[in-house]
Amino acid sequence: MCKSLLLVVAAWLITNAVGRAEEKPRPNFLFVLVDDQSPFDLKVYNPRSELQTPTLDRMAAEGMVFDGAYHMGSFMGAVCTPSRHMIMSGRTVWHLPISPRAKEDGLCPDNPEQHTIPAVFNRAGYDTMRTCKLGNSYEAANKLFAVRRDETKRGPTDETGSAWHAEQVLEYLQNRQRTGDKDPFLIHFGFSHPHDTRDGKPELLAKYGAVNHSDSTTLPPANPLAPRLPVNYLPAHPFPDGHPELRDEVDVSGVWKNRDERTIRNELGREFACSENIDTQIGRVLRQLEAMGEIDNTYIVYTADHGMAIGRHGLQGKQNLYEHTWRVPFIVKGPGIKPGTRAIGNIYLMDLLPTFCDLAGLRPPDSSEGITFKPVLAGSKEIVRDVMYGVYNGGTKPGMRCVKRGDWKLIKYDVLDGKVRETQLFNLKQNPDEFLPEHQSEQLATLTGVAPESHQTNLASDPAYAARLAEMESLLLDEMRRLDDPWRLWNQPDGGKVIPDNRKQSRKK
Ligand SMILES: [Ca+2]
Ligand SMILES: [Ca+2]
Repeated sequence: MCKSLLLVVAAWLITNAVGRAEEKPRPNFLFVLVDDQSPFDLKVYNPRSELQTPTLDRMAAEGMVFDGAYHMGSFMGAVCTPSRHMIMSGRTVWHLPISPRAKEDGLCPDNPEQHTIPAVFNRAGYDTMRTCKLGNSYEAANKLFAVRRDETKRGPTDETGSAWHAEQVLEYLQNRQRTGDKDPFLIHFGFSHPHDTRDGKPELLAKYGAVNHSDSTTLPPANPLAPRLPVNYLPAHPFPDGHPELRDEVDVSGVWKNRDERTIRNELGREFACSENIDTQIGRVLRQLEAMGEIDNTYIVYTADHGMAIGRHGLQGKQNLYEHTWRVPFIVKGPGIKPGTRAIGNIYLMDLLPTFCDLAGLRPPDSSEGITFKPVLAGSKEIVRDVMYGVYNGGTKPGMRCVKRGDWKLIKYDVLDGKVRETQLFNLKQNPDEFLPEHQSEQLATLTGVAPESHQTNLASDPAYAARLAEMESLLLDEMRRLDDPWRLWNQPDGGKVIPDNRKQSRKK
């Protein structure tokens, strides 16, 4: 009798334990998206950087840093807009509802917003919340977040700057705590900075030796506390990059067309002041999650919609395909991720949707073209794809393209009606800063404190790399075909043409 009672009790305990395991709470997501930040601003990517980000450093120490995270590119000057469409929809750059000819050519499903991050997670019973800047984004998706607190906040105070975005998230979390809401959440914690105008808080500007410079007729003061020039700084890009009078290259307040040392160091100081403030604001939200006991079941992702030049290669904006701009910072912390790890990943921002789905045990929508990088987070895979493709053609056509495989990267420029046809081939392992022949100058080495070695240059015209160049050219064409890129470059079949017919054929297959 006693024995059978014990058996019954044991069976009950086992059943209940299994039941509990099945009811393991689904993970939360805190997705932090900053506006315009080069990975090389951050110490985790560039030990030489003066920018202090204790919160991100800690996230990196407790989580995983990605060295190969990219946005796929843009067909318009406002690079933010396609980037944010890709994040929300998991779709490739030529398959977005706003991509040129995508709708006419049947390259985008109807009602694509119904297959975006907020739509998918709402349907799965998640509580979704969003704060971010307004504009240059994916409005049809943004408005699907159950709670939405969007404003553009680029001022120098807590009320007008990044603290405002943090306040929205803190209030949301405090309300969750008050009401005892146990549903899993997905929070899109976006910032309006460090996008220009980079009006920093006074104490942080002082720390980084910068001023909110607004007079285009003078230069900002020289200040030894200002960040050093970037190692790949140039006073001008070696050739026109094909988007005449582009706002970000000629009309950003504080920089305009200037590329002198004082202007660039001051603007970097402003970028750093804004970025440290963002770091502080993220820290406040993480402490709140910790206090609520929710941090251990929350995936926290930190990234930017794209990188930024600010003096690197003589450029100012986000409309180029050098690593400082094509790549994005990407740090993830969460359950099951081994602390202090790094991976290349070869991920795009569009992989976020399928990855969030994978981590939450959801099936990604059929319209998602991204690849889950959960295996990378779990440490069982180093990369999710071999070849990376990038485009900028918001200016003259066909524009810029790039492709990367392993250590090798090709960038091509076919702009200004054929007046500029340039090819760059880099070995990123040997030349991670993509030094050009123009960087091989004593005068520049004195300015930046770094003298590139002779092999750290554009290798495209070096006969020793002719086979490698041909291989990369062929890879680029393959990627352009695969991704329905509507253009061809001068040295490709059908060079310089739009080829919508090819796209229709490839779609019908
Ligand atoms: Ca942006
Ligand atoms: Ca709820």
